[in-house]
Amino acid sequence: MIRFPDSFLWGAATASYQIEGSPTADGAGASVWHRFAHTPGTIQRAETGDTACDHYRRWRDDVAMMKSLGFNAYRFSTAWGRVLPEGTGTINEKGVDFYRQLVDALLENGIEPMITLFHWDLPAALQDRGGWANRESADWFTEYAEVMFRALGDRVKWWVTHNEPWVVMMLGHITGEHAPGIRDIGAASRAGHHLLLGHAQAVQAFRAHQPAHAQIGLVTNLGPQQPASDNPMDQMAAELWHNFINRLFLDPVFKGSYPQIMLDFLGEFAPPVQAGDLERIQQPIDFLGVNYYTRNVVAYDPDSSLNSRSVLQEAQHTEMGWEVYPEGLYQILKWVQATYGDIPLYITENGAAFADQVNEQGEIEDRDRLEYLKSHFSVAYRAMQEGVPLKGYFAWSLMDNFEWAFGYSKRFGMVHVDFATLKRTVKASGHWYSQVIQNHGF
Ligand code: IFM
Repeated sequence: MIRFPDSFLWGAATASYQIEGSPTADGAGASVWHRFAHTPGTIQRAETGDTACDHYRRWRDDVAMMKSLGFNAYRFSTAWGRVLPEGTGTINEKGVDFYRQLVDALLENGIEPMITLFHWDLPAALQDRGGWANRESADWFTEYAEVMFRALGDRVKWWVTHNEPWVVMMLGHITGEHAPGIRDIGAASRAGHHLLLGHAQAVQAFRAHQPAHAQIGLVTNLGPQQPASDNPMDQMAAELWHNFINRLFLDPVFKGSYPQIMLDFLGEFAPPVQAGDLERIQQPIDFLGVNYYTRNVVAYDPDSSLNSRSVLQEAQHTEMGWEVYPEGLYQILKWVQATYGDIPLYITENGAAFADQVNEQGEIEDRDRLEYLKSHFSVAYRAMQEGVPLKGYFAWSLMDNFEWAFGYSKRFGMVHVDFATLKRTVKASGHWYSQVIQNHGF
């Protein structure tokens, strides 16, 4: 029997552009994702977030659905451009009101909101001013964060600055697969540094305004980067990936320095650190959010980028092509604790895309996802038994949604969404999860 503490937060996570739809309604300013998705050749089947799950109009039903599933928490992001259409300056009260109503409804239903301020939908107007590659972005973000703290700080206890800054840097600014579609290592490195600076300034602003019981943290995507063999070249390649994915953002936050191996690797493209930046970035945070999906087994390969390639394992893989490797969650939780100390942790995303189908009875028997969740809960529990301060779990995702460059082709939800009718149907995994919450375990 696995029994989690009664105080454990249980819920699911979503992000504004992935579920809301109506991206420019009620005075909202378009985001880089709105612009990117409307650029031909960027998204599978040319899909966009114009409708997504229509959560912007169906949020009341979605809150009721979460309540019926027994969630005591829900992690979602606020769209910067709904609140500040130009990214800075004039506040759009209708945008703020949307989130105010959502938060109130959640609280009325006993669901604690965890707000992520930046989950990738930067206002397009700010991209026109250079986006995250411009150092001023740290101030723009702080202004937006302060608006949100003022609007909702009296009732929201958990705040996250950024979701997965590594992905913004890598897919948004190196490979260009994500908005804003840039392919420039220099811009990527600047963006990464300014994301950290913005994070730190927002934390400082939070400390100045917030009630003592409220907490703020950062969410990063982490996963073991393991060498394909004990060949020193494979070991070196894995070490570089480990530093790139797991340490590049966390070392500055917890240790006040960038990993030397990354500075050496980036050379002339090293982050543009100015006097005082690293001290500021090392601002204490209250918790760390860990997004875990898979591991990466790495082999040296001089013909590939970062001199390495991923080695496919004989194992189950999800529709994303990601290996199902629960042990990696245990390893990464233990690694975070061993490396950065006893910072309270939340699993802020974890889940799997599978090709779910509605059967003749109108049910979705997503056995693979259910097993995925179960195996990950088991290792998370083991880590907790060994002293890892894990405080909550948010499945990715509440419902099937817009999976960025993959459009609607990858289904991560515990709730199925029929994108023709927008009908929601709880999958077998969602029913099972609800039982786990009710029983505090399984
Ligand atoms: O859908 C994304 C989410 O926006 C960020 N983390 C990973 C998920 C699955 O790819």
